[in-house]
Amino acid sequence: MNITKAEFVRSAVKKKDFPNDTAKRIVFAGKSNVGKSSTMNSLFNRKNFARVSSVPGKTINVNLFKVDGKYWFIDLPGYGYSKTSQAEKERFSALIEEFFQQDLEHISRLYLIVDSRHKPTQLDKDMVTWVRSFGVPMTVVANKVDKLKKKELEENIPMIWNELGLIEEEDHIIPFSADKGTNRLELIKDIENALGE
Ligand SMILES: Nc1nc2c(ncn2[C@@H]2O[C@H](COP(=O)(O)OP(=O)(O)O)[C@@H](O)[C@H]2O)c(=O)[nH]1
Ligand SMILES: [Mg+2]
Repeated sequence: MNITKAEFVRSAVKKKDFPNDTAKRIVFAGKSNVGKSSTMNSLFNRKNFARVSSVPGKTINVNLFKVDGKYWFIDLPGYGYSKTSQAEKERFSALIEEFFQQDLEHISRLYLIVDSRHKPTQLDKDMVTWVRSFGVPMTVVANKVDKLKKKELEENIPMIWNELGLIEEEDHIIPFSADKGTNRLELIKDIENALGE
């Protein structure tokens, strides 16, 4: 897969904007400001492409990218931004639920981006529960490891594993830095595996 061959297709704000073909989907989810767009930029080897947002959580839309002309890479809206209104939270939940319902059979894997410096939040745990309930395979990407000392990293990865209730045979965590490109190739391999490449 040529992951650097990526194009932005559109921003979906309602069900009818979601992809309606059978192309395999790779989905990125995570708390607002965790580095979801930066992670996608790093994978695509582009700067300011999957838009690094200065106002976290401002937009509730699903950004659709086409990679190598044949796969959807899907950027779900970030959750957990403190200034989000109740109405926006409800719109978020409704949109995500519609997305999963419509697209479920074509989703090859979901990448849950978390901040390697911090304990996962309740919303991260809810996301894991939710993803599991849909039966979607998941990889956790622990981003911003460039901010951690070696010892902190050694402590935080098992901490994140336990907090999220990950399962030995099913899950794994990739320590990652979108800034430094740490484990970029490992993440690409994981995605290629998921796509059966
Ligand atoms: N140090 C560090 N900062 C990062 C990393 N990834 C993202 N950031 C920063 O985190 C902030 C949010 O990034 P963004 O990609 O917009 O997050 P999103 O809201 O999840 O899409 C920005 O200031 C980024 O520069 C990383 O790997 N290391
Ligand atoms: Mg973003």
